[in-house]
Amino acid sequence: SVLICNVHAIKFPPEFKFGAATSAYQVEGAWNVSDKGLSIWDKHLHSNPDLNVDHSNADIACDSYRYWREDVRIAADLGVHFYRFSISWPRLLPTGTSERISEDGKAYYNNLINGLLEKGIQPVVTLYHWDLPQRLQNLGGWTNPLIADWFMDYAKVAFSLFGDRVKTWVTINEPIIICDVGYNRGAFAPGVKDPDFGNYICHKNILLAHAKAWRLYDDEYRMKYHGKVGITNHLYWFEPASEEHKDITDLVNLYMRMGIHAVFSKEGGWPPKIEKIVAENSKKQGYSRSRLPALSKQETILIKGTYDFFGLNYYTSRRVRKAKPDDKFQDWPLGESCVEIGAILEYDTTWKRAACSWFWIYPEGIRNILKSIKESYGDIEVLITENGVPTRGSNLNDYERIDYYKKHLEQVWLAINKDGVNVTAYTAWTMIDNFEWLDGYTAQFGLYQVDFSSSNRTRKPRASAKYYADVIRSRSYGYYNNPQATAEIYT
Ligand code: GBH
Repeated sequence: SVLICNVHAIKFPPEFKFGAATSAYQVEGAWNVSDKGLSIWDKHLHSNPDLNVDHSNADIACDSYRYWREDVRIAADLGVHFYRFSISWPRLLPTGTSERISEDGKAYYNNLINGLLEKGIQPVVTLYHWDLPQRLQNLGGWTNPLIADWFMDYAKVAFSLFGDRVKTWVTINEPIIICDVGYNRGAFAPGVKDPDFGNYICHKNILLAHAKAWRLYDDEYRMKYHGKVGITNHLYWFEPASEEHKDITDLVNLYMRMGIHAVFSKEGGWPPKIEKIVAENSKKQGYSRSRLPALSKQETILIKGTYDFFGLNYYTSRRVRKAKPDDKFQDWPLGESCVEIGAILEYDTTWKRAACSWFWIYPEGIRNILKSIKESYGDIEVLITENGVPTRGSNLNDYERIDYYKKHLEQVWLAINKDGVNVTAYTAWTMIDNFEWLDGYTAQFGLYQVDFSSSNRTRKPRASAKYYADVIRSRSYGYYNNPQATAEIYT
């Protein structure tokens, strides 16, 4: 429409794909409909109703289980090339294990996939976006090594039911958050608080689960379905607070990428520097062996190279400095420190803060990360699987969201065109307002507003939805530096 007349110079490549994303627990609701099994998030928030700021949960959320046709219509109205959603493991496999497939679960995802394809929208499907079957958690969840096989069995069900139509699979969304926030700090489900071991044991099992699922696809489905399987990683861009903090910044970076290193680096395994630090710290604490479980030669080989693309979720950045003796450590990454490395994570005073406590806006961060992915792991395909910003108050005139998208898309464009990074897709988080974990319904990320007080969860496009539709149609982010001009175009 109006905006893009003088911007032919900044077009994204013709094959570049734009999409929008959600996840099962955050939108579906219908937590106990039909034979769906309980997930760790159902359990976590039912047992701790005061955990998140508005004492809410996602029992109903956007009720996408009932209103998925609305979601398909919205995706079509936006003109996205793909819609990234996740399968709820306990909805498809009520017991978590694969001896019984839910007919209703299967029908739900078939409807959604077919509905999208009828509109020419590709489904991009995440197998695990944090809603583990509670039964498996009772058996240790991501700390039980058997989970790698349980996950592979689940993946097999999903690949065989939907692989004829789903060509892009994300195995696991953000291992670092699952492990660090779920098993270290215990703020997220399953609420295990074991800062010494939780993150590491979970990490190892996640990597094995991912690798087995990727290899299964590679062996049994690739020839038939010609799809791609990757893993999605959450990354902060880290900057040294000053020159003297450069080394520690590199370490924090490596620490956040320890799982990524195992999959994407040439040598595989844990980053040696991180292995060394954890081993030394463990010894000082009196442990008889490192708290970081070793990856055997066999495991290292099993995990290494198990990707067809790198999925990147980028939101925000941090400045890193060495901790001083009197610094208080909070758990990382939420509390803004990294205990194992002895680093404090801060922000630049020039960065603007968004509606979540952890969120400072730094668009150059996404370009820097994209460049660093290429530098570290070579010329691999990168799909940006999430990027977006929260606003507070359910305002339809979300010009600050347009500004965020515009500035980040510009940096993505630069990464492609100036740095030669092989980025092939961009995904807006999120398509519709949904349940934002511990922020409940108080922080909205949606291109569409959802009225959570209406029984049919009415969805309405925000200004940013119109902007994003224009971006997709024109394959260009346009010039929106002037909020007044933006308002005139999108009101
Ligand atoms: C992504 O995680 C998720 O994939 C997605 O589901 C989520 O909705 C989106 O980001 C926006 O948050 O302060 O204790 O509430 C990004 C990583 C993990 C960063 C949770 C912020 C806040 C935890 N996020 N963390 S808390």
